[in-house]
Amino acid sequence: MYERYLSAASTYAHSIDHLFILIAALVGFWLIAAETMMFVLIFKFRAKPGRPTQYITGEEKHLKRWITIPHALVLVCDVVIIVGAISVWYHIKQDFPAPDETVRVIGQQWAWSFQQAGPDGVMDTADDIRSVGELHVKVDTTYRFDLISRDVVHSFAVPAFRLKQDALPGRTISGWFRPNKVGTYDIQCTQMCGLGHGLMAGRIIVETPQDHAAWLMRNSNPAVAALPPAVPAPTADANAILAEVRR
Ligand SMILES: [Cu+2]
Repeated sequence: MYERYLSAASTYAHSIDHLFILIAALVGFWLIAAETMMFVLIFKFRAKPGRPTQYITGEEKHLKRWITIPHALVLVCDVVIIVGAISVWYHIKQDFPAPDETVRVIGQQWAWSFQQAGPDGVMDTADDIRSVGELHVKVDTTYRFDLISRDVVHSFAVPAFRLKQDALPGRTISGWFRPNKVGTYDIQCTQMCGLGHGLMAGRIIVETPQDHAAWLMRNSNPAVAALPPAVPAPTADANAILAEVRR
C-alpha cells in the first residue's frame, strides 16, 4: 500500500506496514466516530427560541451507557493493537534468524561507515572491506548487523527496510535484515547528533549475487588485503569522512 511512496525492500517491511495500517484504521475509526457524534449533538441541541435549557448530570443509566460502551470497545481495540505491536516487535527485534552474513555498522559525527568480510568470508581479517556512506549487500541474504557509535547517540535508519535502531556509545547493538528487492535505498541518521546531523546520509545498495561477487572482488584487491587494517581513528579522520560524504 505504501509502496507508491516508499519502496518495501526487506522481508519484514510489510509486517511494519500492516501494523501501521491496523493502528491508523482503529484509531481513525474512533476519531471519526467521536467527532461526528460531537458535531451532530452540537447541531441537534443548538439554542432555539422557546426551547428551555436542560441541565443533565449524566448519572442516569441510559446516559452513562454512551460512555461505558464506547470505553469498553476502545479498550478491546487497545488490546488488539498491543498484541499486534508485540508480535511484530518480537519478530523483528527479538527473534533473530540465523544470519548468512555479518556487517559492522559504525556511526560517528557525521557519517556511517561499514565493515564486512572480504572474499574469505571472515570478519576482522586483512581482506575486510571498509566503506563510508555506502553499504553493498546481496539480495535474499540474511544480514546480522552489529551497530556501534564512536561518539554520541545516533540512529541507523533504512526507511525502505522499515529498519531503525539507535546506536549508543559503549554498546554493540545487534539486529538483522533480509533485503528482498534489488535497488539503491537511503540510509539516514534519525537522531539529532550535532551540527552535521543533516549530512549523515548514506546509501544501501542491494545487488544480485553476481553483482555483489563482482563488487567484492573489485574492492578486495590482494595488494590492499595484504596491508594492515586501516580503521579510521575516531577523531583524526572525521574531516576526511565528512569531505567524502559531502562529495
Ligand atoms: Cu547521527
